Amino acid sequence: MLTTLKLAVVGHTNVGKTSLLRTLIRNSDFGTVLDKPGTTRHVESITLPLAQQKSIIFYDTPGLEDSLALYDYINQLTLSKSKLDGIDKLTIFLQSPEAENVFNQEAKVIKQLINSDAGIYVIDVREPVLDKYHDELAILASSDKPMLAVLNFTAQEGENEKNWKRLLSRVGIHAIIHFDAVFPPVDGEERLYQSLALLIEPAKAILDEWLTKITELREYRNHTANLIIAETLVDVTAYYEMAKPDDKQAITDMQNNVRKREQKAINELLRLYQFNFAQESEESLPLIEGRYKSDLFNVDALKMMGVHLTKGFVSGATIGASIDLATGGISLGSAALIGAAVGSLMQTAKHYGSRMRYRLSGYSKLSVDDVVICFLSLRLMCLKESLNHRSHANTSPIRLSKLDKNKWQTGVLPKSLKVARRYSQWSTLNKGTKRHDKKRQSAIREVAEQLY
Ligand SMILES: Nc1nc2c(ncn2[C@@H]2O[C@H](COP(=O)(O)OP(=O)(O)O)[C@@H](O)[C@H]2O)c(=O)[nH]1
Ligand SMILES: [Mg+2]
Repeated sequence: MLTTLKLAVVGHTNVGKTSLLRTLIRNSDFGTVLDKPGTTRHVESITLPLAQQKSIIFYDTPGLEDSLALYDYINQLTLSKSKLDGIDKLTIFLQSPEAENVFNQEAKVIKQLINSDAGIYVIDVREPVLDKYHDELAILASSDKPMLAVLNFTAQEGENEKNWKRLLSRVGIHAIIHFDAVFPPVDGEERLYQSLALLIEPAKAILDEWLTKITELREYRNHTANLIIAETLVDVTAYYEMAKPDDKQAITDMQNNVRKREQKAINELLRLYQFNFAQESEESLPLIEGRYKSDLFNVDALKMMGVHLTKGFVSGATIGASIDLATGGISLGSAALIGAAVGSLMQTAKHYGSRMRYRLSGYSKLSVDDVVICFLSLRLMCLKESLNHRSHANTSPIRLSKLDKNKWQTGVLPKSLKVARRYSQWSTLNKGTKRHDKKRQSAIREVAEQLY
C-alpha cells in the first residue's frame, strides 16, 4: 500500500494546470497564473500532509510546448525499434542528447510523469482538438501511468467536448471528469479524488483519508465562521456610548467603531478561508480600508438585502418608538439613517415624562439599532456563503452570495442575542470587557446556532 501518492498535473500550456492546483490546495499564491503561455517553466511540487507520515504530492509541470516536433523526434529515434512499448521509447528519448537540449522542458515533464503514480491531464475544452494536442496526448499516454482527464473551462457550454472525449478514448484514457478550476462544481473535489481512487487502487486508503479530511475541514471552517460572526454580533449588540444631547460626533464615532468591528470580522473570515487580505470585493464590503460605498448605515444597501425596517425606523413621527424608555437609550440606526439631529430626538423624548427629562439633562445611552445589527449579520453570512464556494483560482473580485428568505431580514434580534443588551462587559468595544466570561462565550455559541 502506498504511503506517498505522487500526482503529476500535465497538459498544454495555459489550460489551467496551476489554477486547478490552487483550487485543490486552497492557496491563491501557489505558482504563477497568467493569461499567457509558458508561465510555469519548472516542475513545482506541493505536499498535502496526512496522518502517520502519509502524504499526497502534486507536481505542477510546464506545458509540452512543441509536441509536434517532439512526437516526430521520438518516432525518428525509435524508427528501427518498432516493437518497443511506448514507455521504452520515452526512456530512449530521455537518454538522448536532445532531452538536455531543445526538448529540455518536455523532458522534465515526461520524467516527472514517469516518476509519479498517476497523471492528471488538464484540457481546455474551449479549444478545438488540434494535431498538437493529439501528439501531446499520444506521448503522455505512452508513459504507462494511469491518467485522469480533467475537462477545464466547462463553466461555459463547450461544443468541442465530444471531440476531446473521442481523442482521449483513442489513446486509452477513459477516466474523465468535469472540473472548472475557477468555478468548480460543489462536489467537484470529491469526484476528482474518487475517480483517482478507482484508477490507482493502491492509493485508495490515502485518498479516502484525504476525502474525510476535506469534509472535516469544510465543517470546521463553517462552524468557526459562525462563531466569528456571532462574536461580532454580540460585540455590537452589547456596545453602548454615553452621549450628551446634540452630540452628533458621538453618533459618528459610534458608527466608525461598528464599521471597524465589521472589518475585523471580514479579515478573520478571509484568513479562515485562506484568502488574501487585499482581495477586492464587488459588493463594496469595506474590504479595502476607507471604502464604504454601501456600508452598514446606508438605508438603500439595507433594503437591497431585504431587511424590513421596523416601525419607527425611518419615519420621523415614530422616532419615539425606538427610544428605550427604560434606559434612556436612543438607537443609533434610527438616528443615523434619518439624518436626525440628536437634539430633535431628545425633544421627542421629552414627551415621555419627567424621568426621561431627568436622564436627558445629562448623558444618554446610545446603542446600535436592531435593524443595523440584523443587516450586519446578513452581510457577514453572505460573505461566508460566498467564501464557502469560492475557488482559490478565482482572481475576480468577491461577490456576495444571495441568501434565500432569512429570519434575520425581519430586523428583529433573536432572543439569544438580545440578552447581550444587558451586559455591557460582553462587548470588546466597551471599556472593561470580559472576553472570556463564561456567559458571554455561551451566548456566542447560541447566537452561532442561529446562523445555520
Ligand atoms: N474562467 C476560467 N479561467 C481559467 C480556468 N482555469 C484557468 N483559467 C485562466 O486561464 C489562464 C491560464 O491558467 P494557468 O492556471 O496559468 O494555466 P497553466 O499554464 O496550465 O498552468 C489564467 O488566466 C487563468 O485565470 C477555469 O477553469 N475557468
Ligand atoms: Mg502553470
